Amino acid sequence: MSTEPLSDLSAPQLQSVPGRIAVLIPCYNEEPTVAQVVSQFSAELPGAQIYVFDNNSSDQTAAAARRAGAIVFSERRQGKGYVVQAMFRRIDADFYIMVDGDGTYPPDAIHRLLRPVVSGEVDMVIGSRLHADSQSRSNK
Ligand SMILES: Nc1nc2c(ncn2[C@@H]2O[C@H](COP(=O)(O)OP(=O)(O)OP(=O)(O)O)[C@@H](O)[C@H]2O)c(=O)[nH]1
Ligand SMILES: [Mg+2]
Repeated sequence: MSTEPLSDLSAPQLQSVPGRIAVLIPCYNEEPTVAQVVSQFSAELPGAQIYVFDNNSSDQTAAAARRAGAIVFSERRQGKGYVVQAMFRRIDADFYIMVDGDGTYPPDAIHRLLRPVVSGEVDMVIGSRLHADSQSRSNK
């Protein structure tokens, strides 16, 4: 396994991606942030389709996501595992990007993550939200 610090988040946008990109956003009560996540990923990846998988949110997550341009699916079975199962059952694409709806991940980092997948170098890339130089606290 290779690990590489995501220090250069400003990698240039991918000019053309040979296939359909689906951005998948699992959401449970993310009304305050989901619209911005949807619009930022649309801006970074203009050809991508953005999907929000809402899971019985008690706030206006679904409406906010729809207004921002996402296609919204509702999963009744509660839990992120059920939602991820529904994503892969329902969405057909060539490249799948899964991000959180709470704005955790910097959208401009997506090009750096996508590039080795698009080029066929790797099948999957996982971005870490922890900085490469960060240290975990330990109680030991
Ligand atoms: N659809 C669905 N999404 C969920 C569920 N639980 C969490 N999510 C979503 O999964 C993403 C990650 O969840 P978070 O609660 O932020 O998990 P985390 O990032 O590990 O935890 P924090 O550090 O507290 O933010 C967010 O977009 C959540 O809305 C769920 O039961 N159903
Ligand atoms: Mg989170």
